[in-house]
Amino acid sequence: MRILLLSMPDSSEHTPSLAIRMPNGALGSLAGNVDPAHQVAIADLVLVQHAVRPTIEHLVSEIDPDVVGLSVMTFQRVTARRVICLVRALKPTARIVVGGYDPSLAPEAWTSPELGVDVIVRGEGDRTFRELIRAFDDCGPLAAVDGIWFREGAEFRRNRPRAVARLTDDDVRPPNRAARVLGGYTMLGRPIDVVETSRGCTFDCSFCSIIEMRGRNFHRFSIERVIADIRDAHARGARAIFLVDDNITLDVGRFEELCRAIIRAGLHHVDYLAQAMTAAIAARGDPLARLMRRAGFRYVFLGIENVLDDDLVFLKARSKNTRRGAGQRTNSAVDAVKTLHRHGMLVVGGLIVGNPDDRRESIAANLSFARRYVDWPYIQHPTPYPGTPMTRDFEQRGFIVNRRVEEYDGTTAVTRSEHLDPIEIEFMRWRAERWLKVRHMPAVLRHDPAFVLRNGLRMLAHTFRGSTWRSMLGREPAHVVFERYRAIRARERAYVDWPDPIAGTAPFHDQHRGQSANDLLPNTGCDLTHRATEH
Ligand code: B12
Ligand code: SF4
Repeated sequence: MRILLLSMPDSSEHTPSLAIRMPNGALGSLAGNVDPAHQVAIADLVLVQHAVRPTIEHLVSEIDPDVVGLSVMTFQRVTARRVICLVRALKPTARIVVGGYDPSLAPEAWTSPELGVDVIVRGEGDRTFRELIRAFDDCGPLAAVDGIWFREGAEFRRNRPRAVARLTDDDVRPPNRAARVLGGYTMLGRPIDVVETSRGCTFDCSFCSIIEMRGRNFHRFSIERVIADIRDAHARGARAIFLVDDNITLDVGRFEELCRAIIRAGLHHVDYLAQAMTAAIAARGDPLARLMRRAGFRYVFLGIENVLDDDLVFLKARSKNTRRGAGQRTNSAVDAVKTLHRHGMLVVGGLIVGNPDDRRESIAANLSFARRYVDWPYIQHPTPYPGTPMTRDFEQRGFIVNRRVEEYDGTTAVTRSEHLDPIEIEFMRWRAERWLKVRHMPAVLRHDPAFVLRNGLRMLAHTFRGSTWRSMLGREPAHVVFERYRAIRARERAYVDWPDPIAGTAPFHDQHRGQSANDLLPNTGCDLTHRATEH
């Protein structure tokens, strides 16, 4: 079968495509796990953010796919709907499969007949997609594939969930990077790739989707497999690698073992980035940080979440951010930051402001922490992603103000607090964060001077979008600039020049009015509806 896998072009404020364009780890893994007889092409649409429609038109015409798979986060839902509609118009018989966090946790959002999705893959997709493609290929029963919902006439049939992979016995094969058909992945000018070393987490932070997605568990790939994977990414040109594990510091002993293996394999000249818990870094202290630096770690994303205890309790992120000592619990953020800094690493500070009981002072306290300690701020607002305990809390308190999921990008405040409205919350973050980002420029200039010389002005222009000469001279109030910035950000969200089939005018629907879903099924001799009822 010919399979086209797409990740969405939408990017968040903190990862502007000018500086950061990473491959989607899921698609490489799916491509590596279908049977070799099939032809797979991966297109990460963030690489062509300004030419999404022509790229899709070109790919569909070149590849003529039997199956098109889309990987979607919640804030990308509307873009994905437009992409599906466009693909349907170009190739009405292609089967449309959606997966990733949004289809997994909000499957009902994908079942509308107007949209024309054929299969929703829920949870881990590697083995599910392999079995699904086999079923498509030999007209096997879709009812036998665990982990999917599939269209049967106008209804969706819900199969059993699939148990998470244990990652021990080669059940999840290595990714297939050769399937990528677009190029230009970059992190501040360095070619970048992503590698997984483990999956899952046993914590239960209330804002995180991971527990609803796969339960509380943690599975590790073997160190040999991880090194081979890093070697593959490096051989294909990567000079920076993001270890995308949900929580790599959950098993610190193994993380240390991994650092040593990277050094032994001579792969420590690559720049590594990983996400870490403050408690783990603070507890293991200098020996761990020294080892990480020797292994090539440059940026560590610390999930600090908040520096105030009450907020950490709400976020259920207290245990991963505190240390016990002398009968007391203390916040481990400062210790962790200082430890990483002592060993020459840079801290990306993940903070969440605008929690239900936040006042101006609580937000200000977090912003001044960021000013003092972090190198690159990654400050977000609590966002009600489907299925998280935090979403339920916000619903109960009636604090969700904005239901437009395309704005659920983490830096748009969509909930209010007891004391502040979303605009005020977002304004405080926006005003402080731009300047915090500028302070990181010298570190980037030292490491990647050519990139900064070529793109420095554009990076500044992006960070300060909405500003004018008048505002820079202090002749315009900051609120006016903020409103202009928000208007620009809203325009940026229109990534695909094609209608949303659910919001209204749908060319696909218009073209095929009067035809049943089965009329539009792929011309492979198989009949999905038939098959499903037969088995
Ligand atoms: C790494 C990561 C990032 C990296 C992205 C690097 C990259 N390009 O891959 C960075 C730091 C840039 C990032 C940014 C953001 N992220 Co992020 N990120 C993650 C993280 C930690 C791991 C994702 C990953 O790569 N896993 C490994 C792959 C193999 O697993 P996977 O993606 O789950 O894919 C499997 C299945 O989902 C499924 N699948 C996925 N796609 C498809 C498609 C098809 C067709 C099929 C069949 C199956 C399938 O099969 C895959 C293989 O088993 C997750 C989870 C977590 N613990 O926090 C959050 C997470 C995905 N991110 C999230 C969010 C919200 C964001 C941001 C919007 C805001 C933010 N938190 O920073 C931005 C937006 C990014 C952008 N596009 O601009 C949310 C998504 C929630 C939701 N409901 O949408 C998550 C779940 C974190 C959370 N808050 O709970 N992120
Ligand atoms: S520690 Fe990280 S991965 Fe684990 S639940 Fe909390 S935010 Fe999610």
